[in-house]
Amino acid sequence: MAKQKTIITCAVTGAIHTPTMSDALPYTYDDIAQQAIEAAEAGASILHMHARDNETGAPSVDPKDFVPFLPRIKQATDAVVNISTGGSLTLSIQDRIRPAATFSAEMCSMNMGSMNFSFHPLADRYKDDDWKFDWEKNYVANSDGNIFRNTFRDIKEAAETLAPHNIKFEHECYDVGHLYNLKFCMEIGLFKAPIFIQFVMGILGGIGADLENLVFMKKTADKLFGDSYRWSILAAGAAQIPMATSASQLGGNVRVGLEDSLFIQRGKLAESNAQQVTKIRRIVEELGGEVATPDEAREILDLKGGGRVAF
Ligand code: KMH
Ligand code: ZN
Repeated sequence: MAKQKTIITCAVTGAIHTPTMSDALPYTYDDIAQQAIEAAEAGASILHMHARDNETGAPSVDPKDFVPFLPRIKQATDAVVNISTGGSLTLSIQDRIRPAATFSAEMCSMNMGSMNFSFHPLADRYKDDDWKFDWEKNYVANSDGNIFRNTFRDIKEAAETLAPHNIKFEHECYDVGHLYNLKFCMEIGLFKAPIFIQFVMGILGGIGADLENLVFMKKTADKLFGDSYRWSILAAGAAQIPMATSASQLGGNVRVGLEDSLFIQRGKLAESNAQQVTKIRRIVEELGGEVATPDEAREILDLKGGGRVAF
């Protein structure tokens, strides 16, 4: 069987990192649009999008903060736009799914379990005077109290609200148990095969980012879903590119982007999202793989098409 092409997703800004942590992290409407477009030009066929407040860079799930960049991305690229339903981690599922429903995206994230989700150790790296904006320090330091809530009831509500939009889900699984949650949700009819699973590794609160865990996640998914799933990996922090490289050799797809890691290599900040996309693309191609175009990604993942969105 021909080797499947590798889909590169780029997660452009997210809700973990804050403007103080890297000058490259885009948070204005213009910077988010420009970096997303450049990431697509570099080879990302899917753009996983969060919004931020244009002035302060605080994570936002207000649809008005998506309006200034979604149409620009659509006009400038053919990339699949995937809208986050993780949003800001402590908000209700109703608030978090509003952007994906409002814009009837081709794809959106679907987080498959509740968990501690913390990045509070990052706060220790900065002195009080370092923070660019007032909200940042508490946002980061207080994440040790975060429960990222994705109960079965929340998942059901998100799945049922979004079902009329024919959106393909990026099922974010942060640990092996989340794969079992996904299996259960399929058994009760919430999600239909073929599914797309994002193995999320290295978040404090989830499974660690190492090769043994990746193999364990993949073996478990093989056992539960057979050949009715596609998968990708996202590893947080400096493990991003090494784990993506390993996943690409195991037949997986890859996600990079400043949402998940600010680094281009251990200890060195990335200059942009496109720089990370360029790097993983080069690695995939040098190792004999091929990168999927947006239309190939649409075919592999059975998406509804870029013409059927509401932006
Ligand atoms: N930043 C990822 C670890 C979402 O947007 O739904 C989690 C994420 C969640 O991407
Ligand atoms: Zn996200």
